[in-house]
Amino acid sequence: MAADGGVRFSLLHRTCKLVVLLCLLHITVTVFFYVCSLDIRFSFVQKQLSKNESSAPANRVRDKHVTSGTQPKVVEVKKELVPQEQNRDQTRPPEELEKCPETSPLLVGPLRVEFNSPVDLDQVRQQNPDLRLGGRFRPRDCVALTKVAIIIPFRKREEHLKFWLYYLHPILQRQQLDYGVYVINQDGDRVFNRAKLLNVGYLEALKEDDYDCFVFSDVDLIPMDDRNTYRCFSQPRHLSVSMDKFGFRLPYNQYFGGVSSMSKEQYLKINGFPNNYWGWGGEDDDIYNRLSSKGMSISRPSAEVGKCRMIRHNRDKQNDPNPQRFNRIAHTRDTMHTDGINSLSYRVLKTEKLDLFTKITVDVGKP
Ligand SMILES: [Mn+2]
Repeated sequence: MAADGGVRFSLLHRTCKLVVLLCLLHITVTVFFYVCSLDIRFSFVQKQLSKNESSAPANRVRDKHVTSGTQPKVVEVKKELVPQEQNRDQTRPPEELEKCPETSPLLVGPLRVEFNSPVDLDQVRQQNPDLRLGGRFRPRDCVALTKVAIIIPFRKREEHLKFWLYYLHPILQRQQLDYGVYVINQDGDRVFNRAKLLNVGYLEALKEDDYDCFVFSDVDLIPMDDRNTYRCFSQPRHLSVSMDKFGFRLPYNQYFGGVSSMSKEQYLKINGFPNNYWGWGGEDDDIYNRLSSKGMSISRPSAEVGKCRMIRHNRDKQNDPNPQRFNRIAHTRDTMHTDGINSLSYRVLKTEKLDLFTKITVDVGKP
């Protein structure tokens, strides 16, 4: 009986010991994980702070001056920078930023371009939150090398324009351009005049800002490589050099149609573009003649970089081939000094600053 009680007691004793040990273990583990979580929380806060700093380009220059100091000191400085980042746009004058590099580091090269599914403009707006009213943009973290006005002659090609906006806005932003998009809409149903609309675009864009470079683009041409920069060069540039429509080759050496760019200086040297090419064709060859008569040559990207796709379409109404075009092209040198930007007359009917572009509706008259 006594031996039985002793066994019972020692069993109870052992159980108690075990319970106490388990409790101790539990406390130890709890304390250990609590300390660990504190550590994780602290480093998370630190990471967040340094993330804020690296995503805020405005802080980059200031950070250069923070050369010494221990870890906690740096954290303190970063904390102080966070509220500044919020009103960076107001407080930081653009001249404090560095110039953008000659070649943008954001370029990705060849792009997939297709026109199978229609474009939703609301989606394009959401995808380009940095655009300002009228289709304006300038890079956040550097000062663009030039200010480019993109001029699109237009009439009743809404679907093409949607594709253009969808593809071009992201490309132009990756190219780190300071740019604005001007769609020059010919009013009415009379015969179309592409070159005159381009002249109108040149003048109207300059009323908005001091652009030094002009890109003249058809609404249905989309570059297939973002290294094809929509800017100006030391010679007038032909950008749409290998179109799918022509089997990714130039149709002929003097071809200057589709997409081209000219600095203000180059444009003025040739008195702008002709105003009297009504209907399809010839005006691009006239522009080529103007350039070569002033001793300029054509600069082009490589066939690889200059690849582009044209949206398939039927010929527009009131844009039949112009039968006078061959005769006019033959006399460019005689007419160019009296027909051009110095003889341009038109009437602006409406200017609309939309989210993705500026639309200027004009009466360009008739032949
Ligand atoms: Mn076309």
